[in-house]
Formats: sequence, C-alpha cells, structure tokens
Amino acid sequence: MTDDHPPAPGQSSGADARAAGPDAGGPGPAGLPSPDVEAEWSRAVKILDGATEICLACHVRPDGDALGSMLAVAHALRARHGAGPAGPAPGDGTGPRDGTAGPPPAVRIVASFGDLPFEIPRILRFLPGADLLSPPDAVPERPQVMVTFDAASADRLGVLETRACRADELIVLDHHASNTRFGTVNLVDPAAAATAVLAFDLIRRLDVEISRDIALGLYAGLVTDTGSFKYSTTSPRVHELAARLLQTGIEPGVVAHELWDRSPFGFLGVLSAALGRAQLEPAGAAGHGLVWTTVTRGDRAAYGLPLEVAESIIDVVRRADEADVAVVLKEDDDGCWQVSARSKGRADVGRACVALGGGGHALAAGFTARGTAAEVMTALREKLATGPGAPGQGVAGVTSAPDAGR
Ligand SMILES: [Mn+2]
Repeated sequence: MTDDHPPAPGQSSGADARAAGPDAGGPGPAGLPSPDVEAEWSRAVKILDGATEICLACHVRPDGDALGSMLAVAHALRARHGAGPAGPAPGDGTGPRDGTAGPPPAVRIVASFGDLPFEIPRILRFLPGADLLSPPDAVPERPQVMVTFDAASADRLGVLETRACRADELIVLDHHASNTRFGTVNLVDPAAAATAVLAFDLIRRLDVEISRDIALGLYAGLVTDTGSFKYSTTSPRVHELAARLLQTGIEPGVVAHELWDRSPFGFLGVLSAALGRAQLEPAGAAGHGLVWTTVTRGDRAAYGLPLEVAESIIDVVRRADEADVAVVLKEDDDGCWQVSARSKGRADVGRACVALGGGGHALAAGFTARGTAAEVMTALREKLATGPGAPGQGVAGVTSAPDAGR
C-alpha cells in the first residue's frame, strides 16, 4: 500500500493517490472525455493489439495500486491474447476466447518491477497472478511495447528505467499530479483516485470481461489509494467501480485483512519505537503544525523485518490533531531515508516533496534522501515553511481533505 519512492524521487508509501486537482485529463467523473484523451486511449489499444510482446512494469516497492493494477491488466491481456505468463510461447493451448477472427494472435506478456532483489511485498502476496510475474532481468533490453503502472516518472521504475526509455512504445498509466509524461502514450489522470481506475478503463477498452482475478487486483488498488474509501478522492465513481468489482464475488473483508489488519508480531515493537520518538512542532509547516518520527534500520533489525513493515506507521502518526502535516522517515537497508509526508489539507506536501526530488500529491507525497534524520528534517521544514497560504487557507484545489494517504 504504499507508493513510495525508492531510489529517487517518489512518493512515499501510501502516499499518493489522493488529492488530485479537479482538472485532470482523463475521462473525468462527468464522463465526458476530451477528444485528445480518447485519441490517446485509442492509440494505446491499437499499440497493444499490434504487439507480439508486451512488457508491464509498475513502480519499485509496489503498493496495492501499482501491483494490483499491473496484475489486473496482465490477466486481461492474457485473456485477450491468449498468451501465458512470461515466456510461454504463443499458441500454447489457451488461445483467443473464440476461434473466430476477433482477438489478435497470442503475444508474450512479461510483468515485472525493478526491485533487486526482486521480491513481492508480503502484504500483496494474496493477489492472484504471482505466476505472471518475472524478475526484471526477464524484461527485454529494448521492449517493443511497455506499459507502466502508477509510476510518476521513469526513475520510479528502478532497474527497469533504462528499458522503459528504450521501448519502441511506452504507455504510461498513472494518476499522479507530478507525472512527467515520460511515455509515448500518456494515460495520466490526476483526478483518478487510483491507477486501478485507469487500468479498469483500459481493460474495458480491451473488451475483456472482468474476472475475479482482474477484479481483485483492481479492488486492491482502489482500496489502497483511497485508504479504504476514507480519502477525499473517494468519489461516486470510486464506489461505483467498487460495486462493479464486488459483483464478481471477491470478498472485501479478505482484502482488508490482508492489506491492513495483520502484521508480524515484531511490528508492534517497531511501531512502539517509532511512536516513542515522535515529535510535535506546533509552529511547523507554516503554523499548521508538524508531527514527525523515524523508523530506523535498527528498529527493524531488532525483529528481522523488512522496510515495508514501516509503511503503515504514517497512518498512526498523522492522527495527531495538533499537526496538519505528518512525516515519517524510514531508513532503508542502505541507510537511505524513504520519507513519507501527509497533509490534512492546509499544507501542500506534494510541492515540498517535489522540491526535494520526490513526488506525489498535495496531501500525500514522499521523497528519498541521504544524510542524518536531522538534516533531512531541516531541509523539509524549510520547504514546508514556505508552503502556500497562511493558516486557514488550505491547499488550492483540495476541498476539505480529511486525509492523505498514500
Ligand atoms: Mn496509486
């Protein structure tokens, strides 16, 4: 559930998907896509239909939206093209759904993300389609067609960045306001609550029926990025899409349990250490209040836990009423800080994080930094101090945003 940024810019876990501006470019809530947007969708479908090999990639250290959206599209492409996961040669028995003309011939589909070591985050292992995933080295050096999911910029693809840049066609599916539009086709809609919403639109345009496997991936993306329908991006369309997905028979309770209601016992110790260090700075963030803490390598090492265990801690820290902005500095195994920031609506943490090389939304963003925690906070405090508006003003384009979430 996080949309953090790894090596470079990025948003932090959980951060992203929320708060987008009302304008945006895709088929908006009103359902009146502009001709340009429709043309981009058509190009995407045409490219996918003309491909003999399609590579899918989501951002590093994937969250539910990144991996769920990618797996949903992988399932859909397999259904449409009749190709198996990475490798299986075309025509291996699962051909087009009907023997008639329609669907294009089988294609090779490779789905991956650029983490080394390549490891599926523990909390996402319940998603169907692990068999569709391959380590990044299985992705061709120069892909014919590549589709990226939930990545605001090419560097968010980790070791797959170079391959993405070399792809003949690069289709970017994303909803981050900070998206750099690094594709040859950019399906970017900052108004979308999750990349899963765009993935659903793509699957619909591919004319593939929403199976349970597809629905589970999309639903995981939707609940991850809306914080279980709590964040301000939770529009009528989000609930309509959720309803559509639940109609396939997937169980929302199972998804919620897997994503949020379980942790190894050691998480309690890591959480305790992080909360014990939390600092409240009432004058921080231009007077809106700042609360922050760290999750160190040492905290995790004491329990042998990976970085991902720290992702949900921001959701506890930001409960502090006295602070509009919450920040958690998570130290990765290399000693680098993966910083997650959330705003309740007064401060624009997206702007601050972008200024520090990261990305995200006004209410949820992140960046990566080296140095001591004190140094990182000094830099961040400075960016937040010059944030928009005086107390009471709020972030432009954000209506009463209750949360920020990833
Ligand atoms: Mn997302």
